[in-house]
Amino acid sequence: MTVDSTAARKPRRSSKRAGAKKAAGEPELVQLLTPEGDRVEHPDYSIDLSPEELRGLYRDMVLTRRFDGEATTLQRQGELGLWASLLGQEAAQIGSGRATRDDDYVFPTYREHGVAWCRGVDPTNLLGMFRGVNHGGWDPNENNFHLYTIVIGSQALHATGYAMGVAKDGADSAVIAYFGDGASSQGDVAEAFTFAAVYNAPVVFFCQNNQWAISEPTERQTRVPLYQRAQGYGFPGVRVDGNDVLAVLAVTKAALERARSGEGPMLIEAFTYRMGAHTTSDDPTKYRRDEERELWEAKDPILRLRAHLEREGHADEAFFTALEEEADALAKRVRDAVRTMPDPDDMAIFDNIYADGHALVDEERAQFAAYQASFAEESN
Ligand SMILES: Cc1ncc(C[n+]2csc(CCOP(=O)(O)OP(=O)(O)O)c2C)c(N)n1
Ligand SMILES: [Mg+2]
Repeated sequence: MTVDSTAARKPRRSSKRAGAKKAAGEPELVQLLTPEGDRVEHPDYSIDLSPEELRGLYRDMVLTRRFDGEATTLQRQGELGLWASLLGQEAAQIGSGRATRDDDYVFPTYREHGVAWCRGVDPTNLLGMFRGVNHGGWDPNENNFHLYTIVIGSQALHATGYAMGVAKDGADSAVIAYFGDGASSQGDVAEAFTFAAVYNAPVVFFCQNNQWAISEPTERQTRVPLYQRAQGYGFPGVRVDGNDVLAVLAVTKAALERARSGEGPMLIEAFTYRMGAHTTSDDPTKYRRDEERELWEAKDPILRLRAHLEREGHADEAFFTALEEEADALAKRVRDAVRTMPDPDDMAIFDNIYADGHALVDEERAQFAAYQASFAEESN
């Protein structure tokens, strides 16, 4: 699941290191691919990918966007109860997901469909919970990809605890915790930062700042750029262009490598934008202006890599056509899988609560069974 031939150098400890893009009054931002698709250099992070690897990242992003769009449509058709789209965040997720090694461990929120793809989780498995037929849908230990977490910020603590365990085991792997700009206001995230710093835990905090927490803009979460918060806890923070898959890959690889080599946590703020609604239950036209979205459409993560591939002659028309066909096939597979998902056993809701059972759960199970049985009696 890793793209190997990156030459990401270790960041220096000071959070001021990523200074190349700093204009007066502007926060620092690591960028290796401009919105127009031009390669640029950065003093602290570099990357050298083959045309095949670049096409691979492009393919990941296109297939992820297609899968995500199909899930949104399935929700509109009544096949899913809810969907949280990642539209616009493909580079942040594919870049960071491809930076992880098989033995690293990932703690996602509920929107990390691109990271799941990189970890090898079958996209159809992501949909069961959103259809309401299971509580997860995949075995976290199979791909070292934890179940989706809806309780905002809680996974930052789980990740930190896990990372402390990894360090105690003396294992050579790292942990990455995903969360959003809104989650950065949660106590759980602050506590996770403190524990990670003090215990020097091998964890990377990956914040996708998509500018919104449902209808709350980032200005209501913080007075400083989020990456600068790390400094107060005693570990480095960096802001990366979250719509630049190359920069995200290089920065995340460096942060994971740093964690693996015992240098402790790091905060990455991937500066991006949620182009869609928060979820299918949300209507962003109620709280944000179309002009804002249009501004970000010009920074689309997929279009900029396509522009680069075409300009450098790294991909021809046949590649793009074949990829379109592959995306169509994936979309069909997803549709078929969702429509044929079996309904769960009603009583399964009581399973897996306690490892060894519990009297209260037993009581509730019996009550619910009696309630269900009452319908059978009524219809007789
Ligand atoms: C502890 C907790 N509080 C509130 C919510 C309701 N809630 C769901 S998503 C969300 C916003 C999260 O925003 P952000 O962290 O920026 O992530 P994004 O959805 O933008 O990816 C909130 C408040 C929740 N799920 N959990
Ligand atoms: Mg957000």
